[in-house]
Amino acid sequence: MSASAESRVHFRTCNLCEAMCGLRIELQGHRITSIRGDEEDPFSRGHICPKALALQDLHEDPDRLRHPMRRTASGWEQVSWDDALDEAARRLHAAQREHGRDSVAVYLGNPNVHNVGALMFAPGLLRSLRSRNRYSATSVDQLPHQFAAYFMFGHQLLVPIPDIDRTRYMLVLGANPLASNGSMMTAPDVRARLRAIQQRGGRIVVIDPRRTETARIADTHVFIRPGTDALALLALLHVAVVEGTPRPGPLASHLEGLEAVRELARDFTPERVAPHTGVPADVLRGIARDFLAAEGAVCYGRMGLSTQPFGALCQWLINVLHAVTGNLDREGGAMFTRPAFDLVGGPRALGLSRGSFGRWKSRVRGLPEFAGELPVAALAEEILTPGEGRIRALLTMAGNPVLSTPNGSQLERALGGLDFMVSIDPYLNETTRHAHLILPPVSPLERSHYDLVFHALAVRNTAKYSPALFEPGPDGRHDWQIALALQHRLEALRRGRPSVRAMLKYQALSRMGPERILDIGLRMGPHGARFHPLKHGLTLAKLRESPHGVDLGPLEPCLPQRLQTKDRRIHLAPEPLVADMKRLRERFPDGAAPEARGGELLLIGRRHLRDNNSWMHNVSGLLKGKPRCTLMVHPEDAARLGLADGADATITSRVGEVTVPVSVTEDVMPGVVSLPHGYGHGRQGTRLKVATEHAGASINDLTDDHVLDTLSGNAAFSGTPVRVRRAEARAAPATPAA
Ligand SMILES: Nc1nc2c(c(=O)[nH]1)N[C@H]1C(S)=C(S)[C@@H](COP(=O)(O)OP(=O)(O)OC[C@H]3O[C@@H](n4cnc5c(=O)[nH]c(N)nc54)[C@H](O)[C@@H]3O)O[C@H]1N2
Ligand SMILES: Nc1nc2c(c(=O)[nH]1)N[C@H]1C(S)=C(S)[C@@H](COP(=O)(O)OP(=O)(O)OC[C@H]3O[C@@H](n4cnc5c(=O)[nH]c(N)nc54)[C@H](O)[C@@H]3O)O[C@H]1N2
Ligand code: SF4
Ligand SMILES: [Mo]
Repeated sequence: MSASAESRVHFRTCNLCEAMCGLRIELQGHRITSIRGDEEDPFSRGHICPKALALQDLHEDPDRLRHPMRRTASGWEQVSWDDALDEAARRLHAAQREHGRDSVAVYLGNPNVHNVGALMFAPGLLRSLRSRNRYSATSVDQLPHQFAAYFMFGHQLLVPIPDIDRTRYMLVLGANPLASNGSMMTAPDVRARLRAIQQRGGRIVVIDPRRTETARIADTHVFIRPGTDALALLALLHVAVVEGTPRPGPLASHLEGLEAVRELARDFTPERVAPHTGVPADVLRGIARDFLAAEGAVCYGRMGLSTQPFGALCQWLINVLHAVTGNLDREGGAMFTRPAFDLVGGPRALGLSRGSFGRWKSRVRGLPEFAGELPVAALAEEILTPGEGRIRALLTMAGNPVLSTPNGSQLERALGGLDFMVSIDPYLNETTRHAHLILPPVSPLERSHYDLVFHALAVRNTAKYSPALFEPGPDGRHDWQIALALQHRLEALRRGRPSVRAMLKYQALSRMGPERILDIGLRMGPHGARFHPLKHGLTLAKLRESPHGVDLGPLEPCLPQRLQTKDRRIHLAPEPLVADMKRLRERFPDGAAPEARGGELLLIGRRHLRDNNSWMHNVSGLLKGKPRCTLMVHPEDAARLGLADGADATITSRVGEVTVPVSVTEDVMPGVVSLPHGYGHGRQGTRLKVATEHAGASINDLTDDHVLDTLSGNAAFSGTPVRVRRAEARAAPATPAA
């Protein structure tokens, strides 16, 4: 065996979901021979899920693009990096010169958040474009968490995290961590952590319109009608502070607006909300009682709560519930992290902006900006609607909005009409096929990794740096290099003449890369060499010496010091949230039974352990087994509608229609149907061999770009009204295949 086939072991963090599992990768030369959980990772302790193996498949995937590509009349052709970057910058610049700055839009997708280089360098590119048309996956996801944190704690990333390892009572609404591995709650091996709650005598209660994998291991599962959680939370609050007495504990003197909150909850008795939520009043009272009695209780609400018409109210009410029951900033309750690279409390230049709201509005529908971004549900209309300020060109980076944003087929039509589109993306998929240029970055194994964001959302303070496993090839470019190169070219075009200073800046930043910035951030952070000058202070070098990661201890109480509000107080009743209560009251008037919707069902989504949004369906190992893109229907609804298990049904909503096989199950609530997102790979012109064979249909051809959480601008996927009917018989195979 030659020296190049030497065996070695590499340790790194999996970048695919939020759980930050430590991996132990064995290699023979350049060939990966195994990927396993890293037992020595102090945080994940050997846990992984089946997706970890996909890192190898993604790396080796023949469909993954390795060179820049240009779309021509006769198909896609390979182009050099210089030509591709020059052309991209020139055409973006031309659009802005001709039609104004805002004529170029940007959409940033989810994988950016798992990519330290992209997180550090995309902001520079955005600044160089100076467009107000910025969009991201935030507004189809966690925007309400950031919205509530900004108004209550003064910073969009000061988001309370469930102290899952010490809580005695965990109330889960609209989250299925057993499939998703946790979100806004980085907790590798969440199953073991949930089990441990029960083993120490605590309880887990799940409120969800579907009996999920998580619901199955909970002590109690309760169905709730989609979109009504704000009412249930208000009723919990009612029991806590109207029928009972607020018990804010040590934070009492730091709370602003407690009386206002009490007034708001006054008439929301469990009895008042029951007809809307479908949750019996005594069940909700029981939950309130147990929550109040527990020594450390936490309420965790995620996608199902954020992506509904009252997403911001839900996340706000959860924070309020913690504050008034003494569970905010308390062990076993909801706590704040103190990450080694601190995006909240560290130096300005290294941090994330506190947030902002309503500084400008979208042109067509007047939807407000949050933290410099507009709701992505408005992107299509901003392209399609003629007039001054219309979007003419688009840059996407690590996003697949055709499959991931509401009314995706409308967006698809819009993309087809752009003057210019460029995508920084490793795949030719449903979105990027509309691009004129695709700029593919290296694979995750060819880059170093540090979780800037997920360390800040983790249930324990840890820090881990992973070097690249493989050197990128000569034509390999990192996301950050692509972003920086585009930024540099755009700035040069705007200046119109050569500049020595700009050239020096570009060269300096190229040399620094994410590593140098990371090192500075670690040194300046709360665990850094700056504060712990002797041998304990963190630096990048220290992390390099600890390939399994460094444990920095459990979450610790840190209020009021860590608050970022100007008055250093917790704002329980911020004006925009209080004002939005009117909309809730109008939508769910007192006493009225839920409106009969003439045969309509409410559509919700779902996740499966082996999926990852829209972009990992080209990994055949993850698609084994029964097709997963099926519509779950309750037996009563199936009988009424004449739907048979396994047969096709056609689902229609205001915006579209799709046909998928039915799966009849008591796991969904009567009146509710469930379809996963991220499918719909049947479109022509993609380069996704495996995904095309498992095409499925896109739920976002049904979800409505006009149904939003109008306060935050977040998409409201949950509870889309649909009609379901038996699909017209397709030409059935006459005989079983011979
Ligand atoms: N395997 C896998 N893991 C993933 C992902 C993936 O696609 N696949 N995606 C990653 C990403 S980007 C994210 S953001 C996270 C998301 O992580 P989670 O939030 O845990 O994800 P979901 O499984 O969508 O859970 C949402 C739950 O809300 C329920 N629900 C829907 N509507 C309502 C409602 O109105 N009220 C209530 N109470 N519940 C409702 C659904 O039935 C579902 O169980 O997962 C991440 N991890
Ligand atoms: N109906 C419904 N819709 C949903 C959801 C839902 O629950 N229901 N979930 C929402 C949520 S939580 C999210 S986060 C969004 C996700 O929405 P998006 O971020 O728009 O979509 P993804 O499916 O994550 O696609 C990621 C894209 O990034 C590319 N990519 C992967 N890795 C890299 C990389 O390292 N660099 C670059 N440059 N590109 C990369 C992939 O090829 C793919 O094109 O979807 C949302 N949409
Ligand atoms: S749970 Fe998430 S981080 Fe862990 S191995 Fe699976 S995909 Fe990777
Ligand atoms: Mo997400």
